[in-house]
Amino acid sequence: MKKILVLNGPNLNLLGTREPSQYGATTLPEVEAMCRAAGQRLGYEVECFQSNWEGALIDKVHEYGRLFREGQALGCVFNPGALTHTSVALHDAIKGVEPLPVIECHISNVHAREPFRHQSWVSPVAAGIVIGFGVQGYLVALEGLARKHDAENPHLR
Ligand code: CA2
Repeated sequence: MKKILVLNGPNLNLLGTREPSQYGATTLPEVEAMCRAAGQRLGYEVECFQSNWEGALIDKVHEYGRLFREGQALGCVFNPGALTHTSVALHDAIKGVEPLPVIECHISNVHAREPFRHQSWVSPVAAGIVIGFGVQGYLVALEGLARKHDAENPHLR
C-alpha cells in the first residue's frame, strides 16, 4: 500500500488547546486520526509527523522524495505553519525532491489575515493549495492528492 505523508510544522502540536476561534477545537492527534481514516478509505497508508524544527521537516520531505522515486509514496499534505512565510529552506527542499507532489494546507484563510501571512515560500513549489477550510482541509487535500494521482495514472485503476 502506497504511503501519504501528513506533515505539520511549528506550533501545530497546540491545535485544539489554544486560539480555537482561529484554528478550531480539534486536537492534532484527532486530526491525525481523521487523516489516517481518510487514507484507509482512499486505499493509502497515511503517516503523520509534526515537528517544531525546520530541519526535521526538511529530512521528512527528503525521505518522501526517496519513497516517491521508489514508487512507495504518493505525496505529501503539508501545513508548514509560520515557516510557510519565512522558509526558503523548505522551498528548496520541496523543489529538491520534485516531482513529489506536495499539497500546501492551511487551516485558516491566511489571505484574510495579517499581510505577513499573504506571502508563501511553499506555494510556488506546491502541486496544490488548500486554504481556509479548517481542519477539514487536510481531508480535502488528501482526497485531491489521491484524485490527482488516479487521473494521472489511469492504467493503475
Ligand atoms: O492556518 C494555518 O494552518 C497556519 O499554517 C497556522 C500557523 C500560522 O502561522 C500560519 O500563518 C497559518 C500557526 C500554527 C500555530 O497553531 C496554533 C494552534 C493553536 C494554538 C496556537 C497555535
